[in-house]
Amino acid sequence: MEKMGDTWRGVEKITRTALVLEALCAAPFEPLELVDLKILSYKSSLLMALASAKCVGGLHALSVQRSCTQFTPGDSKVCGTDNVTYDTSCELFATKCNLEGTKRSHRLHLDYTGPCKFIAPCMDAELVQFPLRMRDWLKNVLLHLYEHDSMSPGFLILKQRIRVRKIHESERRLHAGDHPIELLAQDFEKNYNMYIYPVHWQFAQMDQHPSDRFLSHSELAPLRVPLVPMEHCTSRFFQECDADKDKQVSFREWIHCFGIKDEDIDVNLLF
Ligand SMILES: [Ca+2]
Repeated sequence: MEKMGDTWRGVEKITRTALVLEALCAAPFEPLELVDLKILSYKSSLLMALASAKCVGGLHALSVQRSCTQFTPGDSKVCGTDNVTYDTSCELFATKCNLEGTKRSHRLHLDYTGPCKFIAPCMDAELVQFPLRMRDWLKNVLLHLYEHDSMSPGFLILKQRIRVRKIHESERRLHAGDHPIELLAQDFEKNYNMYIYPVHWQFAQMDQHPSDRFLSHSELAPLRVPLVPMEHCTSRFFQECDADKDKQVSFREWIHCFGIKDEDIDVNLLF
């Protein structure tokens, strides 16, 4: 959960172009005559992208890795959707920018953090269980933020607090834990109302670049990327959420993916 929080803070950072420019003027880029060609090409690609306003989605996605905005060397390998391991997410997005306009560029996204590895195929029976766990997890993330917020305010806005307080104060709620699937399914039936806001909340957190009620691949990245290596059904789940296969997950598609009923879809809950 801490990791997810960091990711979101990172997303805010990338919107500050000044930060990127500042980082480009510091180590490992300068002095240029001493750096190797690879580092120099990262810098050129990024400057080109910034100057031409191309690759905006890619630049947004760069923020998935904080190390990338800071350009520090380290163990930050990532796996692309082309199943190639890149040394850093910067290298992946620089590659994507360089291929701009080609099919390969279009298909290349950050798949997950860490070097590429074998990810077992997700079976139908497992896929059914995925939203149950994810829904429970979303609710727990919010409860966790609520508890932090009670100690030091700033994690939630007032409207969010009011919503989460209702869940927190309920005596019937299922407390965080490693619960069997049957119990999660039972709780969803019994405490269905508690899951409506967390599902809306997660959508609103991601739908910001732009805020158009559709989630693009790069908008989903902050949630997807850390999950893929831990939950092997992540990719298949998000692919199947996109029911009409337009490469975006619409608000309605997202809500349906989590078993929330049509009558409970509420755009006023997107905060
Ligand atoms: Ca969007």
